[in-house]
Amino acid sequence: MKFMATKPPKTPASPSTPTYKPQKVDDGGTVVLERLPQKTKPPQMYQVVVLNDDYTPMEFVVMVIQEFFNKDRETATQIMLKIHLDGKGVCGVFSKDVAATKVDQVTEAARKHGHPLQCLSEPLE
Ligand code: TYC
Repeated sequence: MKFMATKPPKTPASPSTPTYKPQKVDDGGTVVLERLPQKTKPPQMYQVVVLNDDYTPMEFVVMVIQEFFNKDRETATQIMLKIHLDGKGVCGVFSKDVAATKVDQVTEAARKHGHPLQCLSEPLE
């Protein structure tokens, strides 16, 4: 024998569902719905920054930026040169977890090849 639910399951309101103030009815019987501000904030984003040093070869930095930040060779070269000239440069902007993973991947690749390249993530805004 099959049993059927009598009511559909309750779906929790999604974070993007707008909320409204309790309804007011004016004298003419018109219902006015006033939208409340969104309660959910967008997630904090993090920029992954690579630092310059005197020892890591330019070619290695270009390769790292291509590989871990999905940049084409030309863009990776421009970012590497910016880091070389300014001391640091942003390679990408990610959620907290993804940014931490990028930092680990870059640091691990650099250590594996014996380079002192440094990479960090910092919150945006
Ligand atoms: N300054 C390095 C050199 O002249 C090149 C370099 C660029 C190193 C960017 C690190 O993040 C870096 N070999």
